[in-house]
Formats: sequence, C-alpha cells, structure tokens
Amino acid sequence: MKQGLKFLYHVLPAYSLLLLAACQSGQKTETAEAEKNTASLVATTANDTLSCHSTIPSRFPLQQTTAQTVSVANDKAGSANGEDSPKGMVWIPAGSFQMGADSKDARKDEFPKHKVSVDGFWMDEHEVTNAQFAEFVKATGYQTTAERKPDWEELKKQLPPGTPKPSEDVLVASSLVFTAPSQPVALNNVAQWWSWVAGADWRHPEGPHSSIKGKEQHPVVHISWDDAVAYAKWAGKRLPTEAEWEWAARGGKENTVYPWGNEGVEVGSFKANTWQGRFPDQNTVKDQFYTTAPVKTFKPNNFGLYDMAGNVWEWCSDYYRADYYQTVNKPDGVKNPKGPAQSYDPEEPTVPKRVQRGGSYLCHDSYCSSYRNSARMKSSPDTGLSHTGFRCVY
Ligand SMILES: [Ca+2]
Ligand SMILES: [Ca+2]
Repeated sequence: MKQGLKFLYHVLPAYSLLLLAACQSGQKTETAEAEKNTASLVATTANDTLSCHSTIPSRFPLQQTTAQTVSVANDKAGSANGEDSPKGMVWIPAGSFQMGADSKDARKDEFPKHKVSVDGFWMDEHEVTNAQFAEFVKATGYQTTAERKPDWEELKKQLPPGTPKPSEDVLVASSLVFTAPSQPVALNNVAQWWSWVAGADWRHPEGPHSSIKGKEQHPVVHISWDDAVAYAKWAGKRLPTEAEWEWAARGGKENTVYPWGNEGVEVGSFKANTWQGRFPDQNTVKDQFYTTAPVKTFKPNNFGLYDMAGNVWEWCSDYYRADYYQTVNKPDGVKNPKGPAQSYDPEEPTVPKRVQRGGSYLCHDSYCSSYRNSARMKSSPDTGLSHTGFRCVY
C-alpha cells in the first residue's frame, strides 16, 4: 500500500511555489493599499468574484488569478432498513433531478441546468472526523500530502520551463492555513489570508503548535484528494461523484438553493457553520465557530446528512471542467455521470483538478455563497487546506 501511496505523491500536480512566494511578497503592498482605502475595499468585497467565488488556492500555486423538478424513485436496490445500515451512513435513494444553477449567485460553471439520474447509494452522514482519520493512520501508517516534503524534481515538470527553484526553507512539509488579516483587504489576492505554514497538517490544523486534542469529532482538515482516496480505499468506500454529492445535498427538495431550502443562511436559526461579519478580517462568530465545528452540530437535511453546507469543503471523485455541464446536457438526461475524462480549469490550465463541494466555515453570504447546492469548486489533488475535508459513499 505504501508504494501505491508513494506513487500518488509523485504525481503532485502543483506547479509553482514561486507564485506563492510572489503573492506573499506582494502582501505588504496590498495591505498598505487596503489601509489607504478601506471604504472602497469593503465595497469591492460585495462585488468581487476572485475570492472563494472562483477559486481557492492550490497547495503551491497561490495563483491570482428555472424551474426544477425532482423525483425520488421507489428504490428497491438499496435498503433503508436499520439492520442493514453501515455504521454512520445513510441511504440516499435513487432519483433524478435538475443539476446546476438555482439562483442569481450561480457562477458560469453551474450552467446549463440539466437532467441527471443517479442510482441509490450509502453516504457518510457526516464529514470524516479526526477520530475516524486517526484510526486509518493508526492502521496503515499513512502519511498525508501535507506531512511530506515537496519533491522539486516532480514539481518542476509542471512549471513553465526555466522556472527557478524556490528556496529550501519553502520546500518543506507544509500546508496552507487561513490567517485573518488585521484589517479589510481587497479580495483579489488570496495570499492575504492564506499562509504557507511549515508543520501544518491534519494533526496540527493551525500549525505545529496547534493540536486536535478535544477536536476528535471535528472534521479532519488539510486533506488532499489523494489522502481522501487513500482513506476511502482503506474504509472499503469511495468518494462521491459530483452528481451524487449534489443530489444528496438537495435532500429530495425541489427548487431550492440550499440543503435546507431557500431561506438565507443568516436568516432565522443558524443552519450551517459559515462566516459571519466581514470576510476575511472580521468574524462575529454568531454561529459559535471560528473554524471547524463538531460534526452534527447543525440540523441535517431531509436525507439525514449533516454539514452538506459549510464546515469543511468535501472532495468529489470527478475531474473538474468548467464546461462539463454543456457536454452532458441531453433531453433525456444523463445517468450516473462520473465527470469528464480530463480536467480543464481555464484559470489554471496546466493544473489537473478535482471537484470540491459544499463550502466551508470561511464562506460568507456577501461574496462567497459556496454552500449553495449547485456551487462548484476545484483544486489540485495534492491540495488540502485548513478548511478541506471529505466524506465517503459506497
Ligand atoms: Ca462559523
Ligand atoms: Ca461540508
């Protein structure tokens, strides 16, 4: 198994530590600019589309860069019988639905809305927790992507020719940690709130001096797609397809923007672990959680799934293509789509990417509404940030 995992490591797609370094060196200038014009930056916040609307950073390249009908089939293939239920999983019935954009917040890659059918499947009722991931590591000795030193010889294969090697102090086992700036900042440079922290990994979510003690029931974070796949294989499960994930998030509801319906995320009782206040410098923490929340803190959707919106991002098995929905938009619909054969993200064309869904504790309604059912995100398979986790299906 270790050899297989080693192979996964060696396909690291990250292509530029230099961009990270460039972003970080530009940070002071950006901050100074922000201080000069706070009011206009706050206005920018509302309109900006370069924050978690469009992309989150890959591990290395901090690049700048309708009417709906839902039917739930009477599904006899699976069993919702409690006796047959795998522990901690719920049965998601087969059905067909209109996949894609539901609201004015929808982004280009959520169109066109199209008919999709999926077979029934079991799904983890909550995100994989630290306690669950610890069992896997204990049993296998698995070392996550974030715990391994990046291999420059591999990385540079995906860089433009002639890219100089970053300094050795950057090429150490590290991960990206959310670090709030002390004042409002423009939202077009994610390096202002993501820091490359040596020693940050799933056991040390905020860096080497932090720990997961007392966070056993929180979702595991700093999980790359490769890590998630390794865990799923060990558990005898797999990652959900993007279509399965969206169908499950909708919970059989029609015409809804969120897993709970259409009510705004901050209206009424709190429905998910998200960001309140002004991103990224001011979180009022009205929902009680600045970073992760224990799983099952907020109400489940109609299928009994927790945190399909917010808390941590969840990996799907599919490659990401911005135009994928155009290719599967057929009058009769598409059955059990598994994503495109290859990825293509016009924002970072050389980086192969996988899909993430559901948003995180960093998503805020004023500019990032990725806890919408149809919102799509993507990242390179070696990327696991302090808000990246997963759940499995089977
Ligand atoms: Ca929160
Ligand atoms: Ca989630």
